[in-house]
Amino acid sequence: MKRQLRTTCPRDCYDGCGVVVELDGDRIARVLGDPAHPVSRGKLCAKCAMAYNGVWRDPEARLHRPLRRSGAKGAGCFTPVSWDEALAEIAERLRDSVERYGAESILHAHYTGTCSVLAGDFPMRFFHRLGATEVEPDTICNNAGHVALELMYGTSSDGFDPKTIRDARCLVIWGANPSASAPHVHEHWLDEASASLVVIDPIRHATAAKADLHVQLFPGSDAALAFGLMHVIERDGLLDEAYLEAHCVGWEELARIVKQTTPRWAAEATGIDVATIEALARRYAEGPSMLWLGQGLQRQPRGGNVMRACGALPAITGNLGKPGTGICYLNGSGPRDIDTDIVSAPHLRRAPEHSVSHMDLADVLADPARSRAFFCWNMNVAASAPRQGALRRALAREDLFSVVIDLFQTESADYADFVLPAASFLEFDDLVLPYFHLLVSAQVKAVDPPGEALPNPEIFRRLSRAMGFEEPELHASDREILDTLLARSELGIDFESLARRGTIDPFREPVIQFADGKFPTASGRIELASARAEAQGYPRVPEALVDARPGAGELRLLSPASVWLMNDSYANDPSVRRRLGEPRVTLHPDDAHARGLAPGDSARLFNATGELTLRVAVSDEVLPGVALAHKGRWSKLDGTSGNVNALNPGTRSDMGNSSSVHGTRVRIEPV
Ligand SMILES: Nc1nc2c(c(=O)[nH]1)N[C@H]1C(S)=C(S)[C@@H](COP(=O)(O)OP(=O)(O)OC[C@H]3O[C@@H](n4cnc5c(=O)[nH]c(N)nc54)[C@H](O)[C@@H]3O)O[C@H]1N2
Ligand SMILES: Nc1nc2c(c(=O)[nH]1)N[C@H]1C(S)=C(S)[C@@H](COP(=O)(O)OP(=O)(O)OC[C@H]3O[C@@H](n4cnc5c(=O)[nH]c(N)nc54)[C@H](O)[C@@H]3O)O[C@H]1N2
Ligand code: SF4
Ligand SMILES: [Mo]
Repeated sequence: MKRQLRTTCPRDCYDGCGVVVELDGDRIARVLGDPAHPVSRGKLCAKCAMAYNGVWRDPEARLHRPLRRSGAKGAGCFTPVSWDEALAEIAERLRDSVERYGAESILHAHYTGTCSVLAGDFPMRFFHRLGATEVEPDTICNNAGHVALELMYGTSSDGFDPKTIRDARCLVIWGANPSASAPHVHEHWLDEASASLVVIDPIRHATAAKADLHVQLFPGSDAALAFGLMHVIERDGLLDEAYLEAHCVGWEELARIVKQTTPRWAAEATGIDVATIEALARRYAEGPSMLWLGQGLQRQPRGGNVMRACGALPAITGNLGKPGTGICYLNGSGPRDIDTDIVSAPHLRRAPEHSVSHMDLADVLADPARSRAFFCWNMNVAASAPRQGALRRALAREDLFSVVIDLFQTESADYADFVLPAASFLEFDDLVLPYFHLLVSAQVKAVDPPGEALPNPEIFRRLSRAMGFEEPELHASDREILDTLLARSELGIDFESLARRGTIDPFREPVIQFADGKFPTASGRIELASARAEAQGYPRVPEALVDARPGAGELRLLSPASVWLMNDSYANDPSVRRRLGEPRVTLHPDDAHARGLAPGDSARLFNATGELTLRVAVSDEVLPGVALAHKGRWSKLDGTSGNVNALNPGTRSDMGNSSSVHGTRVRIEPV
């Protein structure tokens, strides 16, 4: 019998698409976009349409039994074992590490392999109880931006409601590429907006190509552009004095710097001409304007400073607190009022919190005094983390006991002592809170997982049992937690009803960000100058800094999201692989010519961290001095020694111990 059910895509993606699963009896016939869903409107993105009808449902490709390593670490040789056997041995090894070295010798790395609430947060209950060291999740992705915006606004995850676009006259997308990272935002939300679109990005990607104005600046020069804009705004009387007076502190301090940052100076620093800077300042200041600060923007050596400088623009122009205005980095649960602490249960923590940055993962895992056991779940560190060569050598340590939980035999899984098979989003119930649109969605079980695969929460309930952990929170059922989450919110819906509807929009009218003019900072205002920043060792105000241009012969390597991949997922899907083609680096014609490289040539990219050979593409989409190679390839399938993270030195950004991967510099030569 054929039937359909509604569910939600829980990938780390701005869109949060509604999904329709067509079932034929107890098997899935097709996975499609939900025509009734306001974002997906009947269509998944191309990569998910392929992967969810391909490798994600291919029982041969999916992990379906627990595996124990039977060859060298990294070789990928495993023997199936029962869950009981695997969990008993894992528990024994963990107890041994705790007794001999302390619980903090157990590290766990996790991120947003799935963004659904239970699968993302329930395992934290176990690690809190255990007292393990957490590899601080956001340091691989967006922590610099979070720290910067929290200092200024008191929050980094209460962004504008995208629905308020109907009242905006100008939208600035700064360092995000929706054409890859938010395909439905690119296709529908932007096309339906009457606001003029400004894109600020070193690459002329598809979203930049359809902008009314594409400001193609040099990477790492964004703070200079923001300061140049502030100079023009101040000079031309475009400040919103009343807003500054009522809602901000520290403008006088910032203004002293702004006086110096003339458009001529900013033009020199960014490569953008004076007329463009002046025109943009006017257009933005006049408003109503919305400002979207991308995650790519802050993956810079001085990404925190960039975010503070850009984040000052809405404050000084009063582009906040009214329809058609606002600033957005990410939307947390915000007005949707779901308290995810209920799921992660931080009160179970027994010892002070220990954490390390992803930037230090390779060093910590290489050091037996700091790491004896390693869990990797919702993440594929061997592909996504910096200093890939060093990290993979560390993962090969014989005396590091490691467990990887995934749907697939990833490159991280190849290094594990035990691989545990996880269920996919099609195989268990959960809740999804998309991080752009303010919707609330159900993830609904369509079929049983393949073989013996289990949803993350069930894996950690069983592991708690094997460890003899008796706290009731560690054994709570999924449904119990989902019901509690919804019951404690103001949404007035239970999971059963949400699951029937798929997605609800709790807000009939656009939510106006900061409508009450109050900010959760110490002063209750936007802190353009911040005593808290100073106390934490940062400058009080953002600075007019520009990264030095790469040295002679060097290029700045950007490795943003690919249209065809979702981070390190989907590279193992055959249809996706056909679209992807060989791993490539795109160079500006001048840079290719200077190195004697033509399209299709092989080129060796190298720096002090590593090297990688890629196929050359040539295009003026990239600026001279910039090279582009997307993230997310699986080197074992490409037959390469690594992916682009082989070149990523893991340098921390200026705030939050966070990734500055888009600051990577390389040399390139013909092979
Ligand atoms: N060079 C470069 N490197 C980067 C970046 C960059 O811009 N450039 N970006 C960084 C960023 S922003 C991020 S977020 C990271 C992401 O990097 P990763 O976290 O490594 O990548 P993902 O593909 O999101 O997810 C990892 C794994 O989660 C698994 N997974 C999916 N669902 C489940 C589930 O329900 N249970 C379990 N146990 N596993 C599941 C998937 O199969 C996948 O293997 O990469 C970072 N690395
Ligand atoms: N298809 C697809 N979608 C994804 C992902 C994916 O891998 N594939 N990953 C997901 C995840 S985990 C994340 S964090 C988001 C990330 O998505 P985005 O927030 O869009 O971030 P990135 O893809 O890293 O980079 C976006 C843009 O930043 C630009 N950029 C780099 N350096 C600079 C700079 O110095 N200044 C300026 N102005 N721009 C700069 C890059 O050229 C790029 O076009 O996407 C999510 N969505
Ligand atoms: S990855 Fe994003 S665009 Fe693709 S189906 Fe999922 S939510 Fe939609
Ligand atoms: Mo990310």
